[in-house]
Amino acid sequence: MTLDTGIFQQLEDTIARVVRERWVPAEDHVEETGEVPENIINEMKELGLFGLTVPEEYGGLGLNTEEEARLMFEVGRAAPAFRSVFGTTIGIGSQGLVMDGTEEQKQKYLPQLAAGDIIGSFCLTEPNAGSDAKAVQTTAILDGNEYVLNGTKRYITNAPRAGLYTVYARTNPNDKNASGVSAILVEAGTDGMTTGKTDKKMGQKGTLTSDVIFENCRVPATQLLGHEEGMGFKTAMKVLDRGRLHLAAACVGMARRLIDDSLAYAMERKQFGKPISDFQLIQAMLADSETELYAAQTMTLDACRRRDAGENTARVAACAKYYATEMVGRVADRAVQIHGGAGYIAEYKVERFYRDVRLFRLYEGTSQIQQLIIARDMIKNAH
Ligand code: COS
Repeated sequence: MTLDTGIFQQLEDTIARVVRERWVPAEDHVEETGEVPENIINEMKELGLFGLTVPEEYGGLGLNTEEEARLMFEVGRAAPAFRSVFGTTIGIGSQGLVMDGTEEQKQKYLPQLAAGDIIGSFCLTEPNAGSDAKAVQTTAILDGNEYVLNGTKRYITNAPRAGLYTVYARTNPNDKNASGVSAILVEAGTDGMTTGKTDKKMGQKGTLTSDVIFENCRVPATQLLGHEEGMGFKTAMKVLDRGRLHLAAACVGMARRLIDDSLAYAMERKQFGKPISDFQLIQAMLADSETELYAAQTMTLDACRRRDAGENTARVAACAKYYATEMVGRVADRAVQIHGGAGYIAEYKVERFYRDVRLFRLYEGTSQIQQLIIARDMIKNAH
């Protein structure tokens, strides 16, 4: 723990209450308008949610991975759009800077990110580089004391509202390997940088993604993360190792919500003269979901604790992300089943969450990429 236990407990309780009393009642509004209300975003800032993982010396709370996960267990109980507002800023959009930025870069951007004055965004994926992340084609070529960026980034979370983009681009176009990729910090509004139209998605209304397009976009050479070329791919991988634990925890939260809603419905809904929760086939679904949630929660916490203890957690983070995201898919499917016909009707929200959780198995590495990371590590370490 990095925070005093009592203070952390207070924060956890406050977030749980805000989720319950403020975010959940606003879910329909977000679904209808595609926007998280401004007053809720302001409350997020006041609560310090944008600075949870930013070190204290830069204005954040400096939470360790376990603490972050425990808070995401609460945050995950509301529609994913709420977490997404600050999720990239405390996760993949800031952690490259925290891990590998120079002191000057940290001082310039981290306090603004922690305060929620600017939103951080992580620009890795491209039209031709998704699972094969080192295939990025966006270039950042040094010209005098500036980098000139050209290329397109795709499906970038929070791109339409971000203030700072960590852009993974090829600084050495002759090097097609990971060593040719660097991370460049680009501020919103820089000439030559635009965002595309906001993507229409299967679910997760209110989470914003779009292209980020660079056309001869010039940034000072000092914007190279860590002032070192060729380190971008490794930074991205380290960032994703932590990001995957954050997502695993969010899935645990969403599963908790779905199970709680399913249990409440099953205890109230009567068929054959009694609540459907009295029927063993319904009980089996509830029990399977509860068991899988417990497994995912335990796995996520264990992986977080190992990371906080300094272990290399690429494999266990992949295990947690893989298991938790698949788990919440199964839980959402059972939640629809337990709700019966109501599970297909929008006002019960279950069908919405069923669509929302589908994304977790895709981004920050598909389930298949997690399997690949796990198996490759097993083979590498076999004697
Ligand atoms: N931490 C630190 N360094 C890492 C790392 C990690 N977790 N994973 C890989 N690296 C390093 C490797 O050690 C290697 O360094 P050296 O060249 O010095 O040996 C370098 O990065 C390249 O690694 P590797 O050869 O394993 O890369 P591959 O292209 O074979 O595969 C995968 C890497 C598939 C794991 C990677 O591309 C990946 O995670 N893809 C999914 C990307 C993703 O999540 N996309 C979603 C976008 S964000 S929403």
